Amino acid sequence: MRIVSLAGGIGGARFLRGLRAAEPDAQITVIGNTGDDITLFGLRVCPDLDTVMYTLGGGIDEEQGWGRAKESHVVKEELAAYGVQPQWFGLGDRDFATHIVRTQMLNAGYPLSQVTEALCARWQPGVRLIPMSDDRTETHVVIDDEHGRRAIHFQEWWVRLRASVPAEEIALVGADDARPAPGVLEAIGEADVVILPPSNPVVSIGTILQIRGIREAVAAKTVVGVSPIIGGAPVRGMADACLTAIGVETSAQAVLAHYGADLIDGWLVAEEDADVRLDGVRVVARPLLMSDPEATTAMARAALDLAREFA
Ligand code: GDP
Ligand code: FO1
Ligand code: CA
Ligand code: CA
Repeated sequence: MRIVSLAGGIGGARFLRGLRAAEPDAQITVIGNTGDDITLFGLRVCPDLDTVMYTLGGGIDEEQGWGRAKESHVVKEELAAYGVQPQWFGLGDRDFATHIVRTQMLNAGYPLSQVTEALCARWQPGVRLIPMSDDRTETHVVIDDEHGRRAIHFQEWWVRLRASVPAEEIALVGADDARPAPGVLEAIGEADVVILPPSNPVVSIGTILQIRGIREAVAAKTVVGVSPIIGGAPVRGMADACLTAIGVETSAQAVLAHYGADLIDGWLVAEEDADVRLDGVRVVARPLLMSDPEATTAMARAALDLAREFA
């Protein structure tokens, strides 16, 4: 079976681990969000690609959900001793090596998709990981606080401000000119099913769907989505702040309606959201907490079972 999945960071990566376990013989292509990417200290950092790569490759800090296991922070301390900004984004020593290799290859002229493939040669994630685009895009957030109304990088809003200042607008800068990376539309075209994991509907999945041609290509397939909202709450993180910014209520119902029946064929919700309905969409209720590998694998199995109803 050929499966394509669009993925953000933690929610996407954890679900993908379950998907890989549920269907070990499947060929899984993951289209990763690069809207979170940021250049720090001259280094290109791709948090969501790295979270997927480290999680599936066994190098993730499991508790934190991002960054490397057994990490140290000597470089960060030394940068702070020089007073170099920003200090609100925590890059660990092991993680730094990834960004150095990536930046070196990008500066040598390799596109991000080839750089990602090279990094994955080490981590062997067991899936093909492709960035949504080789063209640079960045999610920026418009806020209005005591310093006035301005756009800041998504990471500054998310990590430094902890999304405590309301987002007036969330925009993917560069989206108009960005093309899907090589292999993205081909993989979707050849897929038996496209699965939307429980990733952030705005700044992860929503971002990927903004790249020219991707939404149309996905909609043409059988698409099963897993709700990232359970009983009106994002299970972890601050996805509600992103949904509020685009005028979507934080509920499994509203997220489904936002994606639309033109995109989604099957929608997995948690048991407490069993009353969710949308014309043209088959809604199935299952336990959706990724509390351990077994529960996560069962979720992935449920998504695949739902997909098979459309075969
Ligand atoms: P990020 O890039 O690290 O924010 O990760 P993603 O965008 O891939 O996923 C983040 C989203 O995953 C969160 O906003 C939550 O709504 C969702 N999420 C996290 N854990 C769970 C879980 O156990 N079950 C479900 N259904 N959703 C989850
Ligand atoms: N998240 C934080 O909350 N604080 C950090 O200092 C931080 C550093 C970081 C470094 C590398 C990386 O790959 C991810 C990192 N994250 C950090 C997570 C990440 O920025 C966000 O959770 C996602 O981009 C939001 O989707
Ligand atoms: Ca992310
Ligand atoms: Ca369809």
